[in-house]
Amino acid sequence: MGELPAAVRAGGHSGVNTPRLLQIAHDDPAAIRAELLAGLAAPTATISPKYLYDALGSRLFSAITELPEYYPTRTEAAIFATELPHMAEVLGPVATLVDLGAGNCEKAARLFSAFRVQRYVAVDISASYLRESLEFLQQKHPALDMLGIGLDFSQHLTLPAEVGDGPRTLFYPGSSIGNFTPNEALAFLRQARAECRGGALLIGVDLVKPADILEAAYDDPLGVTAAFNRNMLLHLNRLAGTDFRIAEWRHVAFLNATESRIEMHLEALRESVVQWSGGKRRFAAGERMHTENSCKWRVEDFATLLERAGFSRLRHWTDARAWFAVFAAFS
Ligand code: AVJ
Repeated sequence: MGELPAAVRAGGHSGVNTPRLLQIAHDDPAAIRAELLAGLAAPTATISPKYLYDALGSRLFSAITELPEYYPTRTEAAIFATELPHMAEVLGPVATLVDLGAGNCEKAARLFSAFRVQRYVAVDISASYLRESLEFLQQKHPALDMLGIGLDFSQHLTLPAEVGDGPRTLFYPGSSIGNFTPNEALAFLRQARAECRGGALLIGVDLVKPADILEAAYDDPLGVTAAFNRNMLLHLNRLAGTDFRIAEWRHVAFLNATESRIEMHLEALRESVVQWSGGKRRFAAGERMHTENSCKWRVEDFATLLERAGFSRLRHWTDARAWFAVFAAFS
């Protein structure tokens, strides 16, 4: 990815700090289109889960976190609520907190006072999406130094110099690490370790559990996850100029026990041909397009992964059912 930082000052309120915003150039529309069409043309059509998150997709994900069956968000929140003082003791005062995939910045904001954060760096795919969240947060934390960075770190994590010198605590909650296969996760964690600069990582990880619980969390009876998955086709139609008809595709989610992951797919209900300018792809009835992996870890295996990535002094906290874990590790 090209790095063309263009710092923009957000509209200010005098007397308090103002969040700064920085957008690291995203891929241009032609490159995105080429990537998507290559994925569509592959023997098993595959689209990166990052394309689940257009404006509607982000709202649907937010709705998923409210579902009774989707346990990760509230289980992780409960671990933080219970263990925050212990985490603060382990991590010590955090000069710089870097929030990877910050979104509305709510999860990180709950850490500010316990961790005595001085500088908050929110990273998400689009800086413009961070503006509102950061301006809102700045009112509540006028003394906090805030920086919003628009950066797609799904392929590679390199933070810009504006993050500043000195050790950083990288915060990667929500089990977003689950979107990576174990090999990809290892590569990502190695980059994360380098970006810690002697600091630490605080990361949420969804754990292995019975198939019925996992499958209900990714195929809820209300159909919100189905809408979230199927909405990707609307996003593709806009980004790649395809002509998917949503009604012809159904949501499929299942546990792949061999790979220890939930897989989401979109399955063609009948034979169909998807067209775009310059190409087309035929799907047989029942043929699937792979849209997401959500890997589930055992505590011991994730600890080993962190160590292989070069982290040490590992700690972890979990809930009473051991459904989710939060790890702290030093770089
Ligand atoms: C945002 C990647 C953590 O894998 O649980 C939720 C996304 N997909 N329901 C997850 C998701 C279907 C979520 N992550």
